Amino acid sequence: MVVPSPTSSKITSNKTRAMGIPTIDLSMERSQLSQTVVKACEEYGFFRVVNHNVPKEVIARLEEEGAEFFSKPSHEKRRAGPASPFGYGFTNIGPNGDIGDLEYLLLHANPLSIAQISKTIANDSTKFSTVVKEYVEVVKEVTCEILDLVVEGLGVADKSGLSRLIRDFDSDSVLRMNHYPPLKVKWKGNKNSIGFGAHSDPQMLTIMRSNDVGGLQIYTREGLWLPVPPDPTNFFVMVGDVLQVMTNGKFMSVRHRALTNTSEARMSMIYFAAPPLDWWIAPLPEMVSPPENESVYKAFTWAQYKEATYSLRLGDSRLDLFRAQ
Ligand code: GA4
Repeated sequence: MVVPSPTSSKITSNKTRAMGIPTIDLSMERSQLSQTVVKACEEYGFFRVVNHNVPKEVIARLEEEGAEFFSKPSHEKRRAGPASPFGYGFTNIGPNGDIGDLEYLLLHANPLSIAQISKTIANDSTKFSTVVKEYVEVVKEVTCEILDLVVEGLGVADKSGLSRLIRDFDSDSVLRMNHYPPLKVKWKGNKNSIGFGAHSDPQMLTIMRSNDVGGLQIYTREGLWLPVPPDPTNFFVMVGDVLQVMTNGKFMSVRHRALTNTSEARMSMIYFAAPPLDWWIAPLPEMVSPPENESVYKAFTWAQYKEATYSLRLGDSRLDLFRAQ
C-alpha cells in the first residue's frame, strides 16, 4: 500500500510535507503490492521500502567499512583512485567538469571486480570484499523482487524478464558509497551546499540507503524539491532512465540531488541496477500498442546509452538523444 510518510525535516515546507513520500511495505499481500509499486513508480518514480528482510548486520558491516575508509588520511584514500572508471574519487563527478562537496567509492558490482578493487581500498581486503559482496547480494535480491512486482503490476508476460537482466553474471550494475563531510565554514543564510547535483540515474533501478543524516531531495512532478527524511533501516528506490524507456515513458526517472549538512556527515550506499552492456533496450512489447501508442524511443544498447551518459554533463537530459522521430 502507498502510505504517505511524515516528512518532518525542518527545511520541509508545509506544501512538501503534505505531499509525503510513498512507502512500499514488502510484507503486504502480493497482488495489492504490485499495483502499489506501479502507482509509486508512475506518480513519483521514487518510494521507500520497508519490511525488506535485509539483515541490519549486513548494512552495518558495510557502513563500518565505509566509515573506516573515509576516515583515512587523504593521501591514503587517493591511492584507491581515481574513480575512472572505478575506485576513490572526490569533488569531481564524471569526466566533464561536474563537481560536488563529496568523496566517494565507485565499484563495479561483479564479485570478481569487487575482489580485485578491494586490494587498493582496504588493508584487510578480504574482509572489505566479503562485506561488499554480501551487501550487493542482498540488495540485488530486493531489486529483483521489486522488478518482478513491476512486471506483474504492468501485466508483462515474461514474469522475470527484468530481474533476469540484473541477476545476469554480465550485469553492469555498480555500487557507490558517497561521503558528504559536514561543511567546514558556516555561511550565514546559506547552510547547505550541493553535495551531488541534480540528475536522474541512467540505470534501470536505484536502491539507496543512508545513515541518519538528511540531504537527499527529489524533484516532484509539481516542480518542487522535496527533502527526503533519512531512514537508516530502510531503502529508497528510484526509477532510472532505462526503466523509463522500457515502460515507454509510463514511469519517469526521478531527478534528485544531495545537499550537504553543516554539522553532520552523510554517508549513503547506492546500488544501481543495470543490464549487461550488450543488452538492447526498448519499450517492453506490452507497453506499446501502435498506432495510438507507438514507441517513444529508439532501441539502443546499454553500452551506447552509457557512452552518451559519459559524454554529457551530470544534469543533462540524455534520453532526448534516443527519442523516436
Ligand atoms: C549518476 C548515477 C551514478 O552515480 C553514476 C554516475 C556517473 C559517475 O559518477 O561517474 C555519472 C552520472 C551517474 C551521470 C552522468 C555522468 C556519469 C557522472 C556524470 C557526469 C555512477 C552513473 O552511472 O551515472
